[in-house]
Amino acid sequence: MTDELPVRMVLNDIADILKDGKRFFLASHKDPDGDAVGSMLALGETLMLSGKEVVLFNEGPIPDSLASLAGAEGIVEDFNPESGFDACFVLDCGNLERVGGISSRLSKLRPLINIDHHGGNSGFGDLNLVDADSSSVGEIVYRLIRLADLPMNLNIAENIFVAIQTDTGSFRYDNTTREAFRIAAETLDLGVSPWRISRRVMDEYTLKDLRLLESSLKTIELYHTGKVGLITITKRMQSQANADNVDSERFVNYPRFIPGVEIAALIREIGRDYYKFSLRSNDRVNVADLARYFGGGGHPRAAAFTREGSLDLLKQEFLTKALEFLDSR
Ligand SMILES: [Mn+2]
Repeated sequence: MTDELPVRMVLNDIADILKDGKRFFLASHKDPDGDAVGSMLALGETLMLSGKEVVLFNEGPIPDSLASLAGAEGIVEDFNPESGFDACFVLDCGNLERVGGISSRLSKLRPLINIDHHGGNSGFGDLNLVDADSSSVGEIVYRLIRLADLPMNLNIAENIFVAIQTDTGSFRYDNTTREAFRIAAETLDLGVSPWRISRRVMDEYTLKDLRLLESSLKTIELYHTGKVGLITITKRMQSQANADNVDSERFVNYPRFIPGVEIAALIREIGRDYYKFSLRSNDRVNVADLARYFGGGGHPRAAAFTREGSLDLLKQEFLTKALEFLDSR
């Protein structure tokens, strides 16, 4: 932690709110990953077990791989947040807009509590528990549950484990800390089976996933003397593979696997002339800064942005900026 004392104080303030409040609104980012869903479900379940009323919101779509997590069936994708909540928690969002279309309505709920681990977090909450040294929000939620002495059970432990495992790329990325391993080990003490849960969440590729992967692999291109690798998924490829709701985010790893690739990008068509760029870096380049240039954000090694325009044009402007980043290192 960069600022030990303030983080500790905010933790205590939030623990008090969790213990005293009766009704909570929880939200995490649209296009959710394992940390967004896992941390929200873990916090939601511990509060429900404490007899509190909880609304779990995610604009979705929840990928198939995460839909089987305990409690995921209770997540609502549409909700009109009225007043009457004791607090509104926003998880794993570097800025409030990440929650999606509901953000302007959420900004009126008080207190708004921002729990996150993105270095560039905008500090949009009334209380901001932002710890960029935590591997995942799941890790922070675990600490909160322990500090507030809230209930713990296998479902909660599993969701915490999934949050940590997915955000660390199965304990491989450089946010994999001793603390991440330590908390993961504690979830094993609570009965989590890494094999069973990761097979379901990380390892399963349905036949349609593989068909989509097959066609995406053919799009891999290398630029800038092999330092930038691109992989592209169009709407057409998705519909041909009958794979509209698959977790294709992980396909970004394939160009990243190639020796010499420094920046890998998955370019996914999400609307008409509208694309999402998911970025990964192997070593030197801070892709959070690169994504921020295009209005997005994330972590130094994993970031994303969305942008309107034709595929060719967007690719060109991305490659131009990527080269600047490569040259400046
Ligand atoms: Mn996260």
